[in-house]
Amino acid sequence: MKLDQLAKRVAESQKNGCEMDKLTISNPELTVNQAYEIQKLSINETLTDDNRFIGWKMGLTSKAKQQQVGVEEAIYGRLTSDMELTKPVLKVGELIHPRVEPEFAFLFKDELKGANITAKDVWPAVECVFLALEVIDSRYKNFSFTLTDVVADNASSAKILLSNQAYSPYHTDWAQAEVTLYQNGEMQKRGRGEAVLDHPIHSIVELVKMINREGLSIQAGMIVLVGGITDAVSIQASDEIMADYGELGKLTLHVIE
Ligand code: OOG
Ligand code: MG
Repeated sequence: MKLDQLAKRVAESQKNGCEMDKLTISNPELTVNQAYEIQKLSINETLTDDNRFIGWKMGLTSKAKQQQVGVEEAIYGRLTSDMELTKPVLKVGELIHPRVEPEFAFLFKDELKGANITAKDVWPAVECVFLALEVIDSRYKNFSFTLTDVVADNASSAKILLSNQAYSPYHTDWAQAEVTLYQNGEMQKRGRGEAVLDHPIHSIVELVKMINREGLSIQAGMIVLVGGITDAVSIQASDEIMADYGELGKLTLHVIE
């Protein structure tokens, strides 16, 4: 089994929006560390001057998300500039079986690294916080995978939408901030920031520790998605998705063919 060959298979599937069998079916001995290597190789292959590496995402940081996909461990993925929606419109034609979930995104002004950082080290490095919707789209059939598979598939990353408004990290208590997700006017999910590891800041701490094992860091200028506050909702063309974050504002996504 060659990791670079598996990375090519994953990259192809991500690029063409075609589903694939779980890598662990033909490679049952694949480890989580090797899956992170596949993730790195497949994403690096897509990087160009126009498609830049812009940050990280944490996934499976809330119980709701872990239960939905049956994987009980936090994971991370890589974000590139192609993933960012510059308008609140999502074309689903190029996706397989997209889902959307409400999140927060942190933008960093300073580098953060190390195995021993705590929340007190994170706050001074944060420039601002955005409301965010993440569109995930597992490349695996039936949105079904093991921990190893989902890591190799870049934690199902597809698209991200950030709020126009940026907030000071000290604007509110992000653990108490509440979000309600509506699909075509119908309430689907509700949760608070504390669903993410008791406080979204802990998601950043975990990420820094995890990437530190590979000698990597959050660099100045990067964004980090902290993980879904609620589980994800399946979406289709003509849907209107609205995340209502109370006094923080609303985020709307129009889904088209
Ligand atoms: C894995 C990605 C998880 C999150 O926020 O928990 C994720 C998946 O659910 O397919 O993005
Ligand atoms: Mg997510």
